[in-house]
Amino acid sequence: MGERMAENLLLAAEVATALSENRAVVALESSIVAQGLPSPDNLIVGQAMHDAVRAEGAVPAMTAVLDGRLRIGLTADEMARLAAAPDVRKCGGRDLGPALALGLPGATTVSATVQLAAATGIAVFGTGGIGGVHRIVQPLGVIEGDAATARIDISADLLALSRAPVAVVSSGAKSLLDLPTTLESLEALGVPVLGYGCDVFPAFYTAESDLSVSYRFDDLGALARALQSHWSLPNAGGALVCNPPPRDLAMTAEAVEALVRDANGAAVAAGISGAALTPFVLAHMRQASQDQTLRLNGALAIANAALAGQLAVSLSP
Ligand code: PSU
Ligand code: MN
Repeated sequence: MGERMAENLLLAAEVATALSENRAVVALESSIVAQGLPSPDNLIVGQAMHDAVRAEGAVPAMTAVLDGRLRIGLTADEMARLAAAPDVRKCGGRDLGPALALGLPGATTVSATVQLAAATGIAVFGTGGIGGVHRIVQPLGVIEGDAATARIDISADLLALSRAPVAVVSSGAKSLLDLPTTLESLEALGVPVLGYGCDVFPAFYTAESDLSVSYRFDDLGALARALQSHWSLPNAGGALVCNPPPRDLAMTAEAVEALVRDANGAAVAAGISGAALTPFVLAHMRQASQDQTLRLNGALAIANAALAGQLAVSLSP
């Protein structure tokens, strides 16, 4: 870490102590709280993720930009303040510098969180799902008018994962993305996709997909050893650890696809595109599923935080 970054950084005392004693720490993103989930579920799930990490014997460290500092480890009050800030930015890695300089509150996505975790020596991060390559929703037959704004949308999460030696525990990526292209991108970027108890790449709302993880592990110790071997190689970056969504709430691939198709159709009809697309699609799916997608989102994020806690403990000396 550079001197300049150290000046801008505020590590929570508990996190700093745990890191100095080589004890297990799990990074958590704050965008899931500020942008990913609606109130009041956002704070309930954020707190439950903290509790789940602690229950496994690890220390949670939610990252954010708050009061002009990069923050690693937030109290419940700080998390609530961030979520309620009217001008809170969704920060990818590239947004951290400007948000810091401008004194804007920033909620960190996966890309910003892995960057901050790597800089402070945190090797494990638990979240719901990562961003990826979006499907192109608008018809591109004739590129003119509104359709001319339909361009490929690739999350910064993918490149960030390739750079930072951090294991991101997630339920894959949302089925509303182009998942085959997302997996191809992870391959091109050299990011191993490791299944924990699954051969199939989980698609967030469903454990079913016609895509495979690169390697399956059923044993936490073996998964930890694979990560340690990966990180023993020169210039190794991150890894994606896939945890299928909880069985009692997971949906069939067919049901999810129908929800996504309906939501995308409604978005085209309403002229929604760009940054507004994902929130629109998610809200549509939530309503059409009578909140089942919301309950599932919370439950899988908490389950991933718990697995991240176990993995961090297993990796700590
Ligand atoms: N997936 C979820 N919930 C989320 C996100 C992803 O199930 O809240 C957030 C994460 O913070 C992820 C970000 O890093 O969205 C990706 O956004 P974008 O596609 O703009 O990079
Ligand atoms: Mn994007």
